[in-house]
Amino acid sequence: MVPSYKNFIAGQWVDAVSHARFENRNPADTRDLVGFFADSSAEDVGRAVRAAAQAFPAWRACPAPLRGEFLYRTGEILKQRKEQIARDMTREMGKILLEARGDVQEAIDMAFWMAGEGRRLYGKTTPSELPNKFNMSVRMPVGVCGIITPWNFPMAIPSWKIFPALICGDTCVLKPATDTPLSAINFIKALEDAGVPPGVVNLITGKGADVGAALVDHDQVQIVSFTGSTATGREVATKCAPSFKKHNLEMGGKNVIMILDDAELNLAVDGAVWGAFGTSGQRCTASSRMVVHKKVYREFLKEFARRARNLSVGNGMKPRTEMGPIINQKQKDSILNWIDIGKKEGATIYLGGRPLEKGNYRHGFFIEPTIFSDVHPQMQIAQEEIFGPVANVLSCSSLEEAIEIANGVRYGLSASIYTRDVNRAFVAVREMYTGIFYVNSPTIGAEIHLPFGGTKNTGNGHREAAEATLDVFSEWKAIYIDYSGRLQRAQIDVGE
Ligand code: UN1
Repeated sequence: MVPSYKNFIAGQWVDAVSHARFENRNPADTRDLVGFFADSSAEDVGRAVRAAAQAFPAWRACPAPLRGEFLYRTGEILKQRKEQIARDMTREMGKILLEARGDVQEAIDMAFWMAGEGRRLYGKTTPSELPNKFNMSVRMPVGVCGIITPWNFPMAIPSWKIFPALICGDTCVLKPATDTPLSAINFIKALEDAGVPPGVVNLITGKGADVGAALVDHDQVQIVSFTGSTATGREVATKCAPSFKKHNLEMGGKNVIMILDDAELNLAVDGAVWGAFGTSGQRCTASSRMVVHKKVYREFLKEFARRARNLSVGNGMKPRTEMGPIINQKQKDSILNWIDIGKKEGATIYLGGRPLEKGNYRHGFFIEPTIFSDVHPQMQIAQEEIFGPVANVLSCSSLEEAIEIANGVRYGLSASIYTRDVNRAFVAVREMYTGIFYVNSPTIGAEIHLPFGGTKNTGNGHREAAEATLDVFSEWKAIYIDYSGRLQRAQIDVGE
């Protein structure tokens, strides 16, 4: 029996109004049908948004430390269910079990971090320029948040958005990626079982074009929080612009590892393999460019390729698998198209470059770990996000040149440097215009209590995670209390 899953609106699991459903299959083996999910429409979105709007007044009135208690309970439930949730995740989106567990762990960490925020949500008190006057600022809730999330971190990313929204006193409607509805359902179930009141979180599954667009457009949605492609992010921003709807966007990356001539090469190779091929390169933080000093270029390339060639590619559920499938046929076609573009641009396929389609790979979407060498910084493969297991190796002859190449893209999410020279490391720390920077570690693996996000076309000036994300889900209110009993005029009655 293939299970059939529903939307979650006002505390009830309900079918789409149209009763339409869509299939969700395992990308490692498409014969494996994970389940049927509600193929929703704008009408379903309307119901969910209304439920969230109705729940808002009581939720915002609930003291923040009590809202935090719901998050502590959700975190505990996710901890108990971690293994099963991770297995469901690997089955529906392919990443290896070890990484799926990490994805759930990220949500657990975020639950506890944001639960604690319920007892902080710090504002500021500050002196007034006038006597007998008290100044402070507080965060206030905003309303209904439309949350649109991708398939590559199907639990972590919803948690980065929904937990801070809830702790700020907002209510939410989640629209997860079509490829990963089950992980979203597992997430919402944890919130439901933790006793979060009806309507505070709602879930609508379905296609981006229908559900996502209806959510962004809905006039009762006050904040849109989106993670996904730059093209879709631009559409979200354009839709939000006329009414100045608050929106935060987390989009593409073209992340770089700089490897200098004094780097510990084995460590750099370890980092490059993990950064480029972890999650089959399907992370916005994936290391897709290696800029290597010419003195160590050949040695690095040889060892990097040797290690990548030995990666065991397959079904992420098997304990020995190191790299899983690509999420779907469309994404596989797109990656193969990028590989063609790279060849046409004159880069050398140093390793891989082909789809894996025989034997055990027959029913899934697999591509060999691929390394391009002789890549020029201006080639499209060195400029555009590929979102797959494709690493581009470029050469440089100095730290300055490495930094220039590294910064020379339209994205600014994550970057890293391998060097044993602390002076050179700090120059790179200062000069790289990215939201995240690593020394002697690859570009992936952000921790939840530091701000996450990027510059340039990666985002629109916001950060997720950490305390910074509270700025997305709340508005500041500055409060002045005059207890002098007379009219006091700021800037005027301050004396000479
Ligand atoms: C993403 O790929 O969208 O820093 C998020 C990392 C993970 C999150 C990636 N913690 O690589």
